Amino acid sequence: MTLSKETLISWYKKMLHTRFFEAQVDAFFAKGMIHGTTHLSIGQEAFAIGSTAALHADDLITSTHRGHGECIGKDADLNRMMAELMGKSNGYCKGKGGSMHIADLEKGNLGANGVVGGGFAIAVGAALTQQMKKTGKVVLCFFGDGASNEGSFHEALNLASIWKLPVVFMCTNNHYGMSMSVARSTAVANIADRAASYEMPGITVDGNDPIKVYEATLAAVERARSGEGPSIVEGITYRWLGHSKSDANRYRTKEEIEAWKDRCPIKAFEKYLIKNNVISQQESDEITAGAKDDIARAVEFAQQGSYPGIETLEEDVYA
Ligand SMILES: Cc1ncc(C[n+]2csc(CCOP(=O)(O)OP(=O)(O)O)c2C)c(N)n1
Repeated sequence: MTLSKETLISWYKKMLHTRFFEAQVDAFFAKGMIHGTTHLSIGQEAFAIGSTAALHADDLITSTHRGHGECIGKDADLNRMMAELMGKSNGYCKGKGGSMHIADLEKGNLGANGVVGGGFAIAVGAALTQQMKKTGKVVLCFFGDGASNEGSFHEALNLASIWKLPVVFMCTNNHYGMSMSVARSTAVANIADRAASYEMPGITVDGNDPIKVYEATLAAVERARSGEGPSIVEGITYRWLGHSKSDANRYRTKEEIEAWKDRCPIKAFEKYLIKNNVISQQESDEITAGAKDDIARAVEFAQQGSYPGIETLEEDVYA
């Protein structure tokens, strides 16, 4: 598959944006400048960016509690993302949602979701809408290995299969659901093996390689778009940091974490781009510096925003 230089560079930039956005968020949490909690996806960038690259601009996604990369993959505005995490009224949810509630309907992002497995029914419903209205749009439904043990996963896959809905189930397999390893919690070796129960294709790929992720997702997206129905695409990857801000990390070894850090998806992709003469080391350094600047601008934008006033407490809240 030939991918243009521009395409590959745009992926590299989005992976860097995700990494630097989250590193900044982590630093702000440490300083007490962001409240609540957040779930960082450092180490998982290739799966989020490679997969969303297979979509058209008006296709749809549902995201998870660890969804910053998926938002960035779907072209979210970094400024509004940062403002949202900092609780400012110029953020995506006017500062009232935080990390787990970023949605961007204009860009086709139906929303991150703090409920594990909460995206399945939304994605299937959205896919049914696309089928009934014949829009030709496809939905990518992101979820974790842990979420595949939720009842909603099985209901959604069954319905999507019998109705041949244009949805692709995207499993970010980072090996753990909080402190529970996938090996201890899950009866099958790969989450994609579960596709067989629902008569759909299931493929497991190296989730740290954006090109492999892109190719697998594109095949599944094309299948969905042509009316042949859903698939599972599973990416094997790893989250470097704790589950959330309150994770003491006692369930895995330092050696395991270090071994995955050695497989950094961003470093590996940089190496690939330089080796294949897509960019030089100098260009890579410039792209990296540019991505850092973009995050600095997002911080500036967020800092200029105001906190929502108490009089807005009941606005935009549905019950
Ligand atoms: C319905 C529900 N059950 C439990 C939780 C608490 N919880 C938050 S994240 C998480 C683990 C999810 O693991 P996985 O789906 O593998 O995603 P990951 O965190 O690895 O990205 C749990 C149990 C929740 N938010 N919602």
